[in-house]
Amino acid sequence: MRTDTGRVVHLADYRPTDFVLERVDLTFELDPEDTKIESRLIFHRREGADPQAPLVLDGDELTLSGLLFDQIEMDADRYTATASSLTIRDLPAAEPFEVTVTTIINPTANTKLMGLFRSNGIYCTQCEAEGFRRITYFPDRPDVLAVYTVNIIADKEANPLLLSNGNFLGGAGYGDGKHFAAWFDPHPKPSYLFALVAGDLGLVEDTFTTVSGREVALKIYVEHGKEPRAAYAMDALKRSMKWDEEVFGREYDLDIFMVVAVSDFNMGAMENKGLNIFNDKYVLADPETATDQDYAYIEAIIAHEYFHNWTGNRITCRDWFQLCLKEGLTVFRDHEFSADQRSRAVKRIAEVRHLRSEQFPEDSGPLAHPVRPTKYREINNFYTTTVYEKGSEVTRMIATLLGRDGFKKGMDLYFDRHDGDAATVEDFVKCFEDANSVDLAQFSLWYNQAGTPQVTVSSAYDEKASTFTLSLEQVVAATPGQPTKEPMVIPLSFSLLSDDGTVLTPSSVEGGKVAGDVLQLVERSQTFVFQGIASRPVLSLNRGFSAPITLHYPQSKDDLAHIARHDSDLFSRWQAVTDLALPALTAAARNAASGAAVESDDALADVVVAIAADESLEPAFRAQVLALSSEADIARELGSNNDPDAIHAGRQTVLASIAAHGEQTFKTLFDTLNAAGSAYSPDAAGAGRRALRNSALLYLTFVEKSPARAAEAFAKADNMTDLSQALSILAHQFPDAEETRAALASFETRFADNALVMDKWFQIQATIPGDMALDRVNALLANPHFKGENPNRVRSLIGSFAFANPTGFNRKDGAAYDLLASQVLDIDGRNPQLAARLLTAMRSWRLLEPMRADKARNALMRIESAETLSVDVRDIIERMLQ
Ligand code: 0A1
Ligand code: ZN
Repeated sequence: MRTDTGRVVHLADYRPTDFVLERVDLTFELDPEDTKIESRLIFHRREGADPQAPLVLDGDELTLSGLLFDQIEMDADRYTATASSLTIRDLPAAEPFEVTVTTIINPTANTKLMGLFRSNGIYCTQCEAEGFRRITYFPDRPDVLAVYTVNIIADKEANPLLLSNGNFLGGAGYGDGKHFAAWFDPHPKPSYLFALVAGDLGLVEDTFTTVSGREVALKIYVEHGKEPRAAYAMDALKRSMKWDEEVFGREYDLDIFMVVAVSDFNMGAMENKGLNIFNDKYVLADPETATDQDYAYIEAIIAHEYFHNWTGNRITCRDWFQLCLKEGLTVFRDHEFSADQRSRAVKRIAEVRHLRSEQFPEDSGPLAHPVRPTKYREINNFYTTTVYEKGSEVTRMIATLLGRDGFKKGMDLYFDRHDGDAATVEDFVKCFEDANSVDLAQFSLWYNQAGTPQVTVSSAYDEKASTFTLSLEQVVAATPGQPTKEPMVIPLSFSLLSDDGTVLTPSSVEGGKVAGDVLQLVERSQTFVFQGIASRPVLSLNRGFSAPITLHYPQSKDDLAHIARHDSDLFSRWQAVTDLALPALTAAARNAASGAAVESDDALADVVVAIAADESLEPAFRAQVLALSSEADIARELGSNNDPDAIHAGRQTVLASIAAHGEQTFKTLFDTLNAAGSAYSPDAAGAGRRALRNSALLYLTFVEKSPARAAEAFAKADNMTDLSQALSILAHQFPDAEETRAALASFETRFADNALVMDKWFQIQATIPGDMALDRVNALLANPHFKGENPNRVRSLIGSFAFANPTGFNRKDGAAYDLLASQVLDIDGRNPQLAARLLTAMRSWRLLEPMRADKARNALMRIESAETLSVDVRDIIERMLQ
């Protein structure tokens, strides 16, 4: 590998290409080790461009094996080819010309899984962001849109299937045991949306009739024998297509839509035009092998990739700085889809949990960057929760500020105005401004300013004047490269609850803009006065998590309990319980650290158990309440100088005290929600019941202090959700019990031939708390089911250990940091993207207590001083140590 420090790319340096690409004709002669690609490109010089400018094509680890200019071999003195570029000089000033580039690549040796590679004998591609340049020299940037014709030639027996983007033109024998297929994609697209798949796969077929009556062939390709496990993905696809027509007015635009599931993939899935390629984890499911969470992910990711057809493909990004234009918007769309298919409130709670646990730490640490960054060294490192999830929250805030109709008007204008464009964030925002006659200049800071706003709130009620006064102050902390911040537009949904839980409506509000139940905090400090409030209200603020901020509002326990009981917004009820629980959890952690006894908080236990028992509430919501804040949430609340052991011990004590308080409730829930016997259905209601019952099981083990009940649940489970939950409770609560050993062994034997299920087995063991986790992980690294080349295996063992086992990973002696460092260095040699992502597990290392932080720094410095590092890892490590 090269040690390349990587060039920094700046948004401010953007300029259009000198040449316009008109057409692309690709011919692939596939061979496992010697694949030949002939690429015919028709260009003309852009009007107004420098007539002397050379044509510079991107490459990555390429060698040129042929170059024609208008069908004739090009003179050697007219071009320069290196592994990373092909520069061609003396080109026509105006008239079109044709360049034919030939390259030969080795897909089998491509362990980076970018460009053309092999996964389990299947040829497949991954071109976002800059993978196409690993196939052929090309203007590999998203603002170069062209129409592609693709010819694929391959051995017929090994590759009965030859797929690419667009519509199938035809195929025939090619002699010598080979055959060929031709595909044409009429929609101009950037190279990152190119895809090719060849091999021998099983097929699941269906059709979808669009709103205008066109029939679209739907095809999902999976490994032979796995076809029945693609049924849910197909169902989710059809629901997504319908939903996008109904909610966003978007109809599919080709005759065929294909999904291919492969087992080696760096990310979740990829939205290539008409030919989505998926990590098989997000396609394959049946009750025996997939959990409810797996089903939910499949639904969301199938939808996400499908929705990209309009937000990403029809309207793409001008440059990679605009990544959130397609990703933030498409995540928002898939969130809305899942909310409509499932329970909106429960979905929102899960989204916010995810945002807080993943994006907030990113936004407050060394890797913080704006939703729309202004510079990057390695674009692969910017597929982050900030770009995706915070990007989605920013879109959601536009919807909140403009209301449903205003948002729709803006979206419709965006689709009309920019269809076929490579657009920018400014283009997007302008559509909402123009469609609604509003000014979103200050709002746009959300795209440009990194960091989670901290909003401090105080309130006072004046009985005589019947006024309620609310004072708010916003602060955004400094982030790398952004020492000072401007005040943002923060839309805060609110409700004033009376004593009996009814909503108090003010006669008027002074001090700022309030539209309906949303107030806008736009100044650094701002005071709102609500008139005509007849009795002291309890304020519920940031309802539905209307803004992605951290709220500091010291509310009394009584007020929080009041919101938890009465708010009509279920999200706010969950948030109120969380706000009640967090002080108890942080106090317990502090006490555990100092050796003091942890006092039980009866008021908290009362509320939690009452919600658990409340039959009027949906089970999934009750399960979310019972889940309490995670150890990472508690660490974040505590700030710096964190001791993960104390946080874990404290949290266990709080769980135990709630368990003791609600023993009877948990027994009843466990018995009455007994799913066994009833037919499994992956729908949200069934999933909610299983979630609640498994929460009850966890609490009961705290009371019973015995693995017996979980072992019995494991033995009786008739679906993967219950089975893996029981195994996880056994392993995490009773790691040394014979029942646990037996359950792990039986699970291994039963699912030995299913790698995706074995990932759960790895993950459960990698997240067993405590010092012994490292030894376990080391032993599992040598397990024959573990394959270091497969990203899913790596993520389930090493990733879960580093990201999701705070006590095990943060062992006092720093040995786990060393393990991660060694793994990152090893993986970096074959798959830099995966290595860089794993490394981000240590992004919050400065918040650890000094002894651990010191050990963490040493491990990071060992990575930094390695002789060879990819640009991906170098970029992350240098930012983390800055
Ligand atoms: N656009 C995809 C994400 C993606 C990005 C890079 C990849 O390279 C390995 C793969 C997929 C999405 O948002 O789904
Ligand atoms: Zn996406």
